[in-house]
Parts: sequence; structure tokens; C-alpha cells
Amino acid sequence: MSRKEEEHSVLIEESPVNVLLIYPEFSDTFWSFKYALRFIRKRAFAPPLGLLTVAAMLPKKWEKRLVDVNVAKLTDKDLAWADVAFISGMTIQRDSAREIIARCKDVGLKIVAGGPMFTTEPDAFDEVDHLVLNEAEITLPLFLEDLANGCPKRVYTTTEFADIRRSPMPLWELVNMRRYASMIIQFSRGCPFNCEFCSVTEMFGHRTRLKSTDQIVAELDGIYAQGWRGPVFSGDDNLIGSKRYLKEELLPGLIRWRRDKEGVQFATEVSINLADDPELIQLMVDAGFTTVFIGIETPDQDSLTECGKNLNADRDLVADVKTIQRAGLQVQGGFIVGFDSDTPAIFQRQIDFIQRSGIVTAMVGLLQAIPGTRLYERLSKEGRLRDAVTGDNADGTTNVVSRMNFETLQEGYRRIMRTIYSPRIHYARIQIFLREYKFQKNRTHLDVQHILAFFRSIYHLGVKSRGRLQYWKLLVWAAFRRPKAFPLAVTLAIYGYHFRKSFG
Ligand code: B12
Ligand code: SF4
Repeated sequence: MSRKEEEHSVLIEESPVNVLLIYPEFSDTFWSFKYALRFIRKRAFAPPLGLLTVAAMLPKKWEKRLVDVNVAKLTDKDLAWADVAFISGMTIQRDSAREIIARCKDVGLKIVAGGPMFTTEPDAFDEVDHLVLNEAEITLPLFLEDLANGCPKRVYTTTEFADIRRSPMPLWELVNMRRYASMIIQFSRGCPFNCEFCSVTEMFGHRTRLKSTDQIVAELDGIYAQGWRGPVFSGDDNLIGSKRYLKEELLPGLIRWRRDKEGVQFATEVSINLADDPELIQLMVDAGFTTVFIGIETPDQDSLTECGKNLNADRDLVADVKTIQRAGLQVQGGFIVGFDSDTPAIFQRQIDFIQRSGIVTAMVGLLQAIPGTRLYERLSKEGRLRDAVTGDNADGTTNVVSRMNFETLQEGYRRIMRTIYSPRIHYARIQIFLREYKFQKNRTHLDVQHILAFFRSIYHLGVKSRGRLQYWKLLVWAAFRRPKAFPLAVTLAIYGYHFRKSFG
């Protein structure tokens, strides 16, 4: 290192650099839960874990502030305070990210960007000074080193996957927890399967990488010490990719951790083969899991084979879902229409499947080809791609030139959404689910906002909305037949309100 570089390095370590970490706004989507969150006076689902993790990797002496535009305004004062802006985001946050980048540029702020959107479309952001892509555990230290040496490059990227047992504890202290409905941590990254449309494995690999139990316990202690009581979502691609580790290490560790804690429950993403392992389900329930999101995709065997979702093929998927519900986990599901093998009969089959399975929260999307996936490669070779992906797989748009007539596909898609979230069908599905669901004691953390949410639901769903009769029928049924699950019935009714509003 030259003397000049050494001086620069000391400057980076010693001088107080003010870093503004900015998370752009989500548009109004299925997962934004915008209309549901208003009932509990929360502004967003969860804080941006990527930025909190990045913040923990920056030099200790640097001052850090987080502005999540979903819960707070980005003010001129914030921008004036900052020496540099660190921006993250998913593709769905693109418009807001562009506005933020323009504002930073207007006041002459240097911009460092990373996270899923910048990693998948790095060429779309010429104004960004430094693109620190892929997993920051690998690329950020390289950027910081070059910065300290006075020679930071524009793009940092890697094809390696990080050892997440060495990821630092996210800087929870930057977050105002009261504004969020859930906290978020991450137990693992990666998924062993190989579905053709999936971008997860492109980004995070086929090997499940898990954090150590001590590391997770320390992260949970951090959240708990800051006063959080309530749901904690774990941002896993497929938590059960390494069942042995879960059974022998992580889940027993969580069970021990929760013994003297109150009000913390977990949700995560898993694959359907969870249904094959009653011991694993029971351990998850004992460890405080209440909800699992599962990519069901389609009840059509040919479409499952076509997209390489072989683990879902040749199974009784409804029975699998019910096995998991009966053991005490709520199943949320992802569904896709628009596969080459789909015929117009698929729309009614999806509706029937979703209803019979009692999957109350069903995220249905048109097949989209995300850059980097096997599907994207195939369709590109076949000349069947158009437009860019919006980043929202449930907005009824697609960049795929479908085999089915496109108007038929779009109309069929809209029919599914209109039907499954119509008050009559949606409230009936809540009952189908609650009949199966084994309610676990001490699972719900109710605070005053939840009680107020109940009264707000009476006004919005029981007085103002169409479907009020079904709402009252559900409440009366739940009060007498499933009294312990009554708050859950109200929550699910509110979700339906959100889905109806967000799909117009
Ligand atoms: C949790 C999660 C959610 C949560 C959101 C939580 C929140 N804070 O709002 C929920 C369930 C709401 C959600 C919803 C959606 N999600 Co989501 N989600 C995830 C998941 C499983 C984990 C995200 C996470 O916290 N990871 C942990 C942190 C540590 O990782 P990270 O954010 O990637 O950050 C790392 C790097 O990217 C980098 N980094 C991140 N930011 C920055 C910034 C800088 C400056 C730098 C240098 C580095 C850097 O460093 C970090 C450490 O390595 C990921 C998959 C995954 N494994 O990451 C998908 C993922 C982010 N979601 C995705 C998508 C598409 C969606 C949805 C559109 C629909 C869907 N298919 O699920 C919706 C949209 C959201 C909305 N509100 O409408 C995609 C995004 C793809 C893309 N290119 O945008 C992902 C990658 C999954 C996938 N491949 O399909 N999601
Ligand atoms: S099981 Fe889910 S996460 Fe795994 S490859 Fe398939 S779609 Fe992706």
C-alpha cells in the first residue's frame, strides 16, 4: 500500500462517514398487505433485512441511519446529513428506487446499490456509482478494501455463495419495530430442487446453507431484547433442505430458546415434502412455527413435469396440505397458471384445488420468465419472450408468449382471483381450513392494536363491505365452533379484504 493509500485507509476507518441506508417503496401488491396492515396500524410487513445485514458489515465508526420509505418519509434533511447512500430493493421496487436515485444525484450523493433487483438487472442503473452485487458477505469487503485504498470499482460481483455462518448480526437498533407487523430473520439460503422457473436457486444455489444455532439464538435475543413480541418471518428459500440439521440442531435450539420467552412465533417457506415427515412437522410446531408458505404451483401433472417440479408430481397434494394443517401449521400456497401444458380447464381446477385444500392465502400468478432462470433461457431460444418482468408475479402480467391464447389466459387468471377472494368463497375457505387446523395454545400474541383491529373489521367487513352476511356467519361459527382460533378467523377475514382491494 502506498503512503497515499494508507492515509486514505486511515481516513475511511477514522473519519465519521454518514451512511444513509434507503429501502424503496413497494407498490400495492399481494404481499404488501397494505390494506390489511391498516387494521393493526402498521405501515409495512417487515424491515429490510438485507440493508440491516449490510449495515453490520460497515466500519463501526461510520454513522448509520435507515430510511425504509415504506414506513417513513425520505426527507431533504436525511439527504443533507448523508455522505453516501446505500440502496437495496427487489424488482418490484424499481420505480421508487429510480426516484430515490434521482434525488440522491440531485444533491450530489454517492450511491452504492446492491440486493436482488440490482443483481438481476445491473445494466439498468447507469446513475449508480457502485454496484455491490450478489451476497454482500463476499462482495462488500472487496468494495470497502478498494475504497480504503482509494480505488473503488464500479461493479463487484461473484459466482461464489457466502458461508452464512459468518454473516454478522443485523443491526436491529436501526429499526423502529413498532412500525412493522413482523420481524424478519434468515435461518438459511438455497434450495436443493431445480424448478425451471425459479430464480431462487440461481441466486442462492442448490446447497442449503444454514446459520449456526448459536448465531440464530443470538439474533433472536437481539430482537427480543429490543422488545419485539410477535411474529418473526424467516426469509428461507426452503427451510427443510437439510432435515437432519433441523431435527438435531436448529429446532431443538429454538425449542430451548422459546422456553422462557413469550409471544414469538415463526413463519417460513418450505417444500411440500414436509408432509412426509411427521416428526419434522411436530418439531417445527414445538419450536413455535405457525405458518409455512409452500410452492404448490399446479394440480396438473403435465405442467408439474414440464417445469421440473418433480417433488410435487404424483402426490395427493390436497391430502399433503391437510396433513400439515392437522399437525398445527397454516399453509399458504403459491400457484401458477400459463404453463405450456395448461388448457383452459386449468382455471376451474385451480379454483377447486385451492378451495378443497383450505389454503386461505393463495398467491396465484401468471408464469413469468425471470432473467437467469432455465425457463428464461428456453423461452429466449424459442423466441417467446416479450417486455420486461414487472417483478410482481401476481399482477396478471407476463413476459412469456403463452401457448394458450393470451386473452383466454388473462381472463382465466382474473376469474381465479375474483372467485377465490369473493367473500362467499373466501369465508367458506376459512372454515374449511379451521375445521382441519390443530390450534396450538399460546400461539397468538394479541396486543391492543389486534383488539382494535377486530372492531375495525366489524365496521369495514361487517357493516360497509359486500359479503357482510358471510363475515357475520364466519364470526358466529368461529365463536362457537373454534373459539380458540377466533382471532385467526378475524385475521384471515381481513386478509381477504386486502386481496379483494388490491385486485380491484
Ligand atoms: C423475506 C422475503 C420476502 C418478504 C419481504 C420482507 C420485507 N422486508 O419486506 C415477503 C414475504 C413480504 C416477500 C414478498 C415478495 N417477494 Co420476496 N423474498 C424474501 C426472501 C425469502 C428473503 C429476503 C431476505 O430478507 N433475505 C435475507 C437478506 C440478508 O438477503 P438480501 O436482502 O438478499 O440481502 C443480501 C444481498 O442481496 C445483499 N444486499 C441486499 N441489499 C443490499 C444493499 C447494498 C447497498 C449492498 C451493497 C448489498 C445488499 O447483501 C445481503 C447479504 O448478503 C427472498 C429470497 C432470499 N433468499 O433472499 C425473496 C425475494 C427477495 N423475493 C422476491 C420476490 C419476487 C417477492 C415478491 C414480488 C413476490 C414473491 N414471489 O414472493 C413479493 C414482493 C414484496 C411485496 N411487498 O410486494 C424475489 C426478488 C427477485 C427480484 N429480482 O426482485 C426473491 C429474491 C425471491 C426470488 N428469487 O424469487 N419477500
Ligand atoms: S422448490 Fe421452491 S425454492 Fe426450490 S427450486 Fe423449486 S420453486 Fe425454487
